[in-house]
Amino acid sequence: MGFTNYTEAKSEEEELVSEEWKQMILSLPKERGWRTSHLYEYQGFWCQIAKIQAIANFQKHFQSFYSDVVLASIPKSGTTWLKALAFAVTNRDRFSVTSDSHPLLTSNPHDLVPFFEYKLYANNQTPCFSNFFSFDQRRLFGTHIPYPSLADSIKTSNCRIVYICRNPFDCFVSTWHFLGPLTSLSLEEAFEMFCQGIIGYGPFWEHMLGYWKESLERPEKGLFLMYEELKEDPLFHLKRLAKFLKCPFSLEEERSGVVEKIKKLCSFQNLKELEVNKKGKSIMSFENEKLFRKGEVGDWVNCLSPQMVERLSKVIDEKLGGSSLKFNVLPSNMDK
Ligand code: PAP
Repeated sequence: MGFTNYTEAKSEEEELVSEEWKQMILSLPKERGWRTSHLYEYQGFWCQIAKIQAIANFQKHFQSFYSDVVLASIPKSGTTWLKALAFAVTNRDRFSVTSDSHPLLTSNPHDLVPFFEYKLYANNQTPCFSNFFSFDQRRLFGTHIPYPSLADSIKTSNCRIVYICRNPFDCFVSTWHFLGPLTSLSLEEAFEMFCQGIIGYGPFWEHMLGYWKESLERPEKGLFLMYEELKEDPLFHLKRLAKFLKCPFSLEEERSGVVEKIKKLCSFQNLKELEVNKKGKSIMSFENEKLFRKGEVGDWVNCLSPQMVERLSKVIDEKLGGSSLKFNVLPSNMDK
C-alpha cells in the first residue's frame, strides 16, 4: 500500500515524518490506536507513527556518558513522580530542597528531565547536547521505550537506568482517564486492547519484564522501583534511589530531614497544587494538570467490573506468573 492511500488524520508531528519512513512504517503490522488512528508494531512494541522516526534517530545518534541517568517506564506508571524525585536527589547540592527557587517549583518535571522520544528527538530533530543542562553535570533523561530498543550506548555504557513499574490494573485505569477523553474507544474496547498488549510501548508485560530482567542481571546498572512500594515507604526507596545513583544521603542529611523534604517537595499534593503544573503542556499537547489525577494505589476498584478484573488477572498470571515480578494491587492498609 502506498502512502497516498494513507487516510489517517495526521497531526503536525506526523507531517514531519519523512516519506522514506512513511513507506517503511506502512509495511509494519498495525492495529487500531487509542488516540491516533493506528498503532504500529515496531521492533516488537506498539508505537504511534509520529514516534517511530524519533525512536530510530535516538537509537542511531544518542551517545550516553557513564554519568547519565535514564528514567524509564511504561506510560502512567509514575514517570512524573520519578522524574521529580530523581531531579531533586541528584541536584540537591545545587538546589537546596527548601529553596523558594527550586526548579521543581516553577518547572514541570518533564521539562527538567526530557523524554528522548517526545522531546529531544521529536519532530525529526537531533539535539545538540553541548549546552544542554548547563546547570547540571549529571544528565537525566526520560523514556517509555522498551529496554531492547534503547540506544546501544545506554545498554553498553555504565550509565544507570531506573525503571518505575505500576500494577497493571491502576496503570490501565490511569491510562483510560488520561486518554479516554481523546479516544473513540469505549472503556471495554480499550480494556481489551490493553489485555492484548496493544497499548503505546506495550505489551505492558514485555516492557516490565525487559527492565526487570536487566535489573536482576545487572543490579549495579538497573534499579527497578514499584509505584506501590514508593507510595508505602517513600523514605526507604528515596534512600535506595540516592545510593543507586551514587549520591547517598549522608547521616547529617538524614538527621536534618533532607530525605523527608524531598519526599514532600515531590509529593502528589505538592506538585499538583503548583501553578506550573496546573497550566501549560510539557508533553506534546497534553495538559500538565492531567498528569496529576489521584495518585493512589487501588483506584481500579472504582473503574473495573469483576469480569474485567478476572480477565486482567488471567493475563498477568499467564504473562508474568513465571517471573518473580509481583504486584501490590491495593494499598497496604486494605485487605487484599
Ligand atoms: P506519563 O506516562 O504520562 O508521564 P505518569 O506520570 O507515568 O504519566 O503517570 C501518571 C500517574 O501518576 C497518575 O496516576 P492516576 O491517574 O492514577 O492518578 C498521576 O496522578 C500519578 N502521579 C503523578 N505525580 C505523582 C506523585 N508525585 N506521586 C504519586 N503519583 C503521582
